[in-house]
Amino acid sequence: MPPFASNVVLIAGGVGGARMAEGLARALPAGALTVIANVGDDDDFYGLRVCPDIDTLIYTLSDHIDRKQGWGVADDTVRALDVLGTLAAPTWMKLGDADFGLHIWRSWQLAAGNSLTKVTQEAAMRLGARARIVPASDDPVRTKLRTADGWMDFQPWFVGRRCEPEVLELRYDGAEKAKAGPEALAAIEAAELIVFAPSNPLLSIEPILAIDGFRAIIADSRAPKIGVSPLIGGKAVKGPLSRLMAGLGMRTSSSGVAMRYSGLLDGFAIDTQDLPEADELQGRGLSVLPTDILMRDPQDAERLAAEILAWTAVLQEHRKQAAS
Ligand code: FO1
Repeated sequence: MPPFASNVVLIAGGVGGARMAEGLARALPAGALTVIANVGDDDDFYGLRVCPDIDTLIYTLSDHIDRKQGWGVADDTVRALDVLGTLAAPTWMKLGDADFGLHIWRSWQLAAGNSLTKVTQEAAMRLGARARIVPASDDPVRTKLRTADGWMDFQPWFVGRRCEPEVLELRYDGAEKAKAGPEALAAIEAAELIVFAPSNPLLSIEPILAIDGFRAIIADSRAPKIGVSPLIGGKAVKGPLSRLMAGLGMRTSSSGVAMRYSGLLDGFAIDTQDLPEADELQGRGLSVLPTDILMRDPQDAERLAAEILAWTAVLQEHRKQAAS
């Protein structure tokens, strides 16, 4: 078992983040993994707080996830949503009946004065998630996208408009004023390894890094920091990343993603298909792990996690030898 196996932090959002979390949770001893979740996708529906990235993590890590969709609860029904439709409420966000239960409970707990950190940890524990899940912040941070139709909230763009309106600009409302979540901070301080999940850097990771002081806290950590590319051959496994990056004038490559984390990473795991990018990444001072980064199922995710852990142990050993 690698030396840092007791305090591993994963910075994550979306389906790619949850898959990596599942792999690490399977590859590490119980209690070793803390996942810091993006809150930039959160929104309110019918007066209820919905936290899609937190919930995708909870459901994935507790085996309740609808694996085909990558989000929501397996075999969920939509009777509540049908009633809402009959009542002429908007129903473009497919909230299932079981999923509604979590949103009702969370909104009730938040209204009673509990923090999002406390509520999330309790939900994860009670629903049986096999890792600690903590929000990046207890304060609201909301990803907004400027399109030809003006500024849009994240879920109306992502789900309501199926990512169709081209994105001209992005901002993370509230991030500058938001404080890093107390458990997120404590986890980074204690981290022996920090992994950046193969999540969308612009929509999942940067809303976290934009939170006041977050980037600096990670940069100051002495733990090895490893990124996993969300792109294979310039294409995202799921979601709108390559179109978004191209539209904002970025290179749609693993190196383009690594550049977003400039100054934060020691190493980057890329797909073997992207081996030609290794030289450029190494030129930027990063160690490179070329491997099969596609997580088709939980076994695949565990295999990738184990490879990353073993590789980081070797990197650490080299670091130590170089310093002595
Ligand atoms: N994604 C969709 O594409 N369509 C939906 O109707 C939808 C509903 C939904 C409800 C709860 C939830 O936790 C997630 C949901 N998602 C849906 C996924 C969600 O929009 C994305 O996973 C993230 O926000 C992007 O990372």
